[in-house]
Amino acid sequence: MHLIDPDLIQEHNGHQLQHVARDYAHLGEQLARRGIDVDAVRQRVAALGVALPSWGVGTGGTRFARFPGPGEPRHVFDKLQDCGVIQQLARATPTVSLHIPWDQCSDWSALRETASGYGLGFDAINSNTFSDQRGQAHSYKFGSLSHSDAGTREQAVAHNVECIRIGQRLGSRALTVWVGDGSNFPGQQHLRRAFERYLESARQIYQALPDGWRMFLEHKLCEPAFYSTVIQDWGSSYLAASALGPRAQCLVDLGHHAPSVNIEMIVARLIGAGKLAGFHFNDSKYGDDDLDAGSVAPYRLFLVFNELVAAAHEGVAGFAPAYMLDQSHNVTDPIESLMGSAAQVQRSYAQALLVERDLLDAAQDANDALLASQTLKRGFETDVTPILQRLRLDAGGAIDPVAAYRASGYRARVARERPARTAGGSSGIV
Ligand code: LRH
Ligand code: MN
Ligand code: MN
Repeated sequence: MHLIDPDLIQEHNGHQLQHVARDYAHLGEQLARRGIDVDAVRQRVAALGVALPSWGVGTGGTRFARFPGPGEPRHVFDKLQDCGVIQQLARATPTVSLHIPWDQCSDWSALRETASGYGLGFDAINSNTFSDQRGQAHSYKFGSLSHSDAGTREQAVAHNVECIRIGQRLGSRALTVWVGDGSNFPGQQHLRRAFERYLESARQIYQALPDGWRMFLEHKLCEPAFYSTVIQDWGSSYLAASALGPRAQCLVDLGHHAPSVNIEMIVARLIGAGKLAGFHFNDSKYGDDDLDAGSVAPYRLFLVFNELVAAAHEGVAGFAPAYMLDQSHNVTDPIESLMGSAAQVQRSYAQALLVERDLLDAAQDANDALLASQTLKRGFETDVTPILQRLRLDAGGAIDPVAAYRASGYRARVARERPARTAGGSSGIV
């Protein structure tokens, strides 16, 4: 089902076809000089899919205010429709990652069918025990899976199991668990016991995993707890994933670390240990800013992909990370931001594929720091735009997705169908 008129896309592409062909040929020539086949790179990038966060298509917000845009999705079907537009134009996001209970639905089979009509499937399903649901018996104010009260822990476990059941009906193959559990005061919580309680609860969820499913543990330094967090870094995440078993792995959200932490090192360690679940891509300057992927530190994103490409190149066993975006869009049209971020992820991947691995290995072995750094950077410094344009074009998408989207008038159209939402006091995405 076409959400954007294919004729409009074709007409839009028509103006740029010749430029793309020439730019692609020129890049192919440059890469051939380095012994790289541009078509092979394009095919590998085309095979990379990055999941859209269902919560990302609504305007985000901060602790201070939320400024809703026109045509905000009213419910999960609207969210899927917006994801369908993103996929139709940018061709990089074939799946959606749902968040329960933010995504409410009385007929999951109908949702699955609607998604497939847009050419979309479902990636990992996210549970939510960091906020209370209407009518629930126990509050998560003082934690969920690690709560001091057994009844609250049970409720949080049951919610996660319910998420797995929903995910099964949608075709998901993984559950992402992020808990906001922690404390705001030294002494508020027994640090060791809280972690042990988390483990005990997580074990029950792990035991409910269907065949072929994985459990992704997402760590985060702080927020909402600002003194201590139960799964605060990859160390705790790794300990928990190891204690649970081989199907539990560590998910890296790029915004969940201290500002100067070397994230690509963490990625390398997790790959080495067979514990890399995948990513929530976004960018940040200070904390969990949830800015658009690669908008602040594109080199860092490239360095992460360099680790991933190296692992694939070296044939690391069991290496199968899941790629998802996790962003909050406060000042842009979320559809535009998500299309741009998906392309940025593709760009970083393409650049990392251009790194001449043999030269890099040789420079590293010879301790030639300068040559090693230059070899690595050559990939990052190559403008791979023609590759991204060509693969969108080949897949029936738009050479310039944002321009085509603006020309389509989609936002104005849905703004007429979807009543305006009033500005809120906080990030209430629900
Ligand atoms: C926590 C987080 C986690 C949640 C999402 C909404 O900061 O990154 O992935 O599920 O934000
Ligand atoms: Mn996240
Ligand atoms: Mn986050």
